[in-house]
Amino acid sequence: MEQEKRSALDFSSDVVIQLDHWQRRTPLQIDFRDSAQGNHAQFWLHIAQQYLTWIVPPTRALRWQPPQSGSKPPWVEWFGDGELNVAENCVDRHIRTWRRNKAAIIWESEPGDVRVLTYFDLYRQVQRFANVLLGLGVRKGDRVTIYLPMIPEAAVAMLACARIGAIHSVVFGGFSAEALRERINDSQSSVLITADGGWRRGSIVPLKRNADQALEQCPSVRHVVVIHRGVEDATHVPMQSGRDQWWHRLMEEVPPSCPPEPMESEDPLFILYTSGTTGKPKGQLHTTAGYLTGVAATTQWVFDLADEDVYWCTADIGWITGHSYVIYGPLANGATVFMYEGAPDYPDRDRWWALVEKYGVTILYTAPTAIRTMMRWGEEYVRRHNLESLRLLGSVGEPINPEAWLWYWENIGGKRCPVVDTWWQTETGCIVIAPLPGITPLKPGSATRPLPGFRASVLDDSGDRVTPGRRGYLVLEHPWPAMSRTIWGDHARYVETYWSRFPGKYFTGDAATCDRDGYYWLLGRTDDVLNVAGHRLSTMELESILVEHPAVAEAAVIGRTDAVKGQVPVAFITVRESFPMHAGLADELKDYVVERIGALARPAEVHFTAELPKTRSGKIMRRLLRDIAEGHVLGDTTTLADPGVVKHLVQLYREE
Ligand code: 7RM
Repeated sequence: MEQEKRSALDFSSDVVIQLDHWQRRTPLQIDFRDSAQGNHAQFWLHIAQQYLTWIVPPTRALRWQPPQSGSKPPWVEWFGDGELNVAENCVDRHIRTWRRNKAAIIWESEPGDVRVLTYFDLYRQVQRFANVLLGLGVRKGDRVTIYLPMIPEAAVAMLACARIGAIHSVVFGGFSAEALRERINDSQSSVLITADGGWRRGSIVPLKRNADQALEQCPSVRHVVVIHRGVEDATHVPMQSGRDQWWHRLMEEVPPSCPPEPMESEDPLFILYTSGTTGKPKGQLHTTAGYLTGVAATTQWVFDLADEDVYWCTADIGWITGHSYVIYGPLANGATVFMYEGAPDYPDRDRWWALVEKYGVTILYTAPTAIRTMMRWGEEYVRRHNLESLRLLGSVGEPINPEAWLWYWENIGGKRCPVVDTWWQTETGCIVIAPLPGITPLKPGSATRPLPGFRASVLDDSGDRVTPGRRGYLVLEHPWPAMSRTIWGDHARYVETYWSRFPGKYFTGDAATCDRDGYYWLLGRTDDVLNVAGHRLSTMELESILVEHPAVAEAAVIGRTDAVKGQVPVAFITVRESFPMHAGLADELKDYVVERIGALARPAEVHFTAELPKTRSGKIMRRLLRDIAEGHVLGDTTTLADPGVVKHLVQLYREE
């Protein structure tokens, strides 16, 4: 693997931050002997027994065969003889304790409405909505798509699915009608849950309207449940009779109690779509016991989440971070979760800090792109508010550069709060590499070490471990409970993507180095996956959308480094000869991508070129386009079919 030029992600492994006065509130009940002796399966069985409430406690830890091409699921089994219910673990067991009247969710909408749901409130609502789903004919194993803003009903809907054994598929509310349609059709959902709209920067996101558009071609959907936010006058939301029903009406009509369905450990819990290297998003399938064990334990280990905390993870429930660390992990721990619907700069750029002060948030978990945005806005917005309640800060989604780490640590955490940089993926289900605050000394820019129960390595092309400090591929050495079990409907792709590059080991797709202290420094993706503001986008997905536009003959999309978003998409386009070129075409193509995926995918730049650089076998050399867009010295061009193309492109790029 080529040795990377160090850039904004430069690290200095000599800076070590140890907070001598910082104390954990929750004890770490980890049997380090099991985990250290490599008895990881037994270790996880103990964790599963300790953290979860079981209907039938498991006695078996792990059965597995590394998947090979042609193998089918189930190929791995964690806690195989156990039975449990996720909703019971996140709700029911707490109402049998003093937490009955504790706030489970404190929510504020963008316009400023406040709602508090206690664990008992959640218990009531989840049961009612579970009965609504049953009434709509949803049964164990059926798929339900959830397309909602960040409102408490999102949690209720997810937990209600879990209660009856339905598989939820949450689609990010910022996704377009078309992206929603693709995900509904792939999962073959029979029910869609949405809202009339959501608030974003003072405007309405027309979710129901998008849903109606998507549903024009979603034959599997029989029922649509619509939450009435009142963002539009109810009479303006067209309700299709026989298909669409209001959430509040349905909730009144059903009986109040619904016992949790006993689920086997390996029964599916949810599907979540994530971008891969091809055009089609991959539905990662997570299962019941392993997933919940992973998220419940890591929430406590990494965030030190205690009963008195007010915990705020800013992720949307449309992403894995929202699933694992807004809903399942914190609620399994009986925590108080703060949820905010809107934008960080509405009505002003201090909204987040106003919220931290108002609710006394103690733990804040967010993404480097947000931190860099706040950095750019300047400290005056932060200083308007008293942030003394904070005691721990987290980061996720992309590498956090030391500069942003230190800004977060100083300006938000007042140098009192450990910053936990957490590396993980949709596929891993839970955090894998992160510090144990109060124990692991921190190095700004490093996610530190793998958590107990995980073993990582950095390998070279031939699968050998690289020497410390060298760049290579990050792999995980053995299976773990929360890992994704398959790609919905495409197990062969799952095996090929994750388990074939280094047979028997999990291939993360990330590059990393490991320093002499065993600290991991993540260096970004090694494949054609972009990370835009912590969101995964596939270059192929963008390209296949662009070539559907009548003007486009060929498209190549690459990620260019961006100071705030980490990366942004840049598109190189060749236009069909028959197409009359016009001045607005670049913007038209940008809008076209937004329409088809959503605003987060908007290309930052569109460049028109007569030809794209290709190898003699016809492969587009994206690496060269990347170098051009980054203004780097061009790498190896000897495999180019026509070197003139690149010269031309470099010139074009400079001129624009
Ligand atoms: C949780 C999440 C996964 C990809 C992953 C990495 C990158 C995530 C970090 C990170 C460096 C981190 N799931 N990534 N966290 N890189 N340091 N702390 O983001 O499926 O959406 O993305 O994100 O490249 O492979 S995800």
